[in-house]
Amino acid sequence: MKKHSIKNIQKRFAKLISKKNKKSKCSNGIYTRYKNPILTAEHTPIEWRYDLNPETNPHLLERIGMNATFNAGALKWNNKYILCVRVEGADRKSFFAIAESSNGIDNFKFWDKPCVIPQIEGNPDTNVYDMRLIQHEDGWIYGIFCTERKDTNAPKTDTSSATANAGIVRTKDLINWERLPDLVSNSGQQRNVVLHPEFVNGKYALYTRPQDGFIDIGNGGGIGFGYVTDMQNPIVKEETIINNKVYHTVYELKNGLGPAPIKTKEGWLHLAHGVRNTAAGLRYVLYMFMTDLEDLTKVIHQPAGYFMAPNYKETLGDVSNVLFSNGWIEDADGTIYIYYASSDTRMHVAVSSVEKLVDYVMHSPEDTFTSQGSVQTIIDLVERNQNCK
Ligand code: M1P
Repeated sequence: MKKHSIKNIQKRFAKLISKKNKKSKCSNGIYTRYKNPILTAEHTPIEWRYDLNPETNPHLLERIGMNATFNAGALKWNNKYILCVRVEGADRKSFFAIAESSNGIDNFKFWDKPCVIPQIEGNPDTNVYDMRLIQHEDGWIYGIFCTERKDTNAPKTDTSSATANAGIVRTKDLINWERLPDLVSNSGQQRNVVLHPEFVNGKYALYTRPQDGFIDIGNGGGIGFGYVTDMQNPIVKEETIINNKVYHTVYELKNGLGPAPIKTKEGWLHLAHGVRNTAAGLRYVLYMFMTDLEDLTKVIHQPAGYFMAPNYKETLGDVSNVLFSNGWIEDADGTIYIYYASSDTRMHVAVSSVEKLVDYVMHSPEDTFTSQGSVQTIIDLVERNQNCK
């Protein structure tokens, strides 16, 4: 074992964050995964974890433990690939920290300090996570995240019940964040709220995910859509469910939008997560759909099943069998970098393009919702293939 010294810790860290990433050899043609996770708890700066003063830390003990880096919002900004990462400490608290890379696939490096999110007077956040970064056409970069607080209506002996809502911040430099009021909606609770990047009839448009409880979405759920007139007074009066949960699908139990949609000539491309129950617990996968350019509430294409599911290595982690994405970046040449987290533990990247994702969403068979229908879909393809021999 190497000597436990600052020099060796720094050497190991420098090697980790400068490691080159390689494309995985296998691809389904739709996207290609990169082999190495792009961010793990070990990528967090040494200065966040160690007291480097030998007088106050003679044994060089790690003073602040980091547990995981996951569910990152993403943005191309000043020619850098920026992630606003959910970092979770050993104390279970999540916070946001910016990491940047010059190529979007490796060498992600955290900025010196985590983000400081201003608090709402009298109602501080207990825990914050899953920020969506949205460059809105009003000129601000918005961060919409989940703010979790103890449920004050729960009995005193209940130390677990919590409430979830959408917290909102905006910034011009990703350093100074202005806190806006939390979202007001008719639903009991909200998570996975995303701002549409353009004005719609002069209003801000939000994708929501109403839920009755903190974990259970109850009678609510589905991906909702509503308008806000003023982000400084963010009230959604009415929510329309545009993408519902459906029995015996990968989004049977719950679903939620991932990053803000990408505009294409054919429609808005959406990436979302779907959840179903299994004997081993919940399984989170990613799926896609497309909405109409004129009517944002109209889903015009949705392939059956999942777009990405955890591979063998990705199934393991703090909360196993989970893929979650709340960030993607479209480059000027049409490349799309899909940033996703596996099992609430680490961040990965997969690469595709606008052309491929539009083709995937528009031309993959839709769900028939029965086994017989799935068999027929396969037979139809086999017969078409026989005809093209
Ligand atoms: O643990 C899996 C995910 O669970 C929640 O997502 P949802 O609200 O859709 O169930 C979130 O806590 C998310 O951060 C987490 O990755």
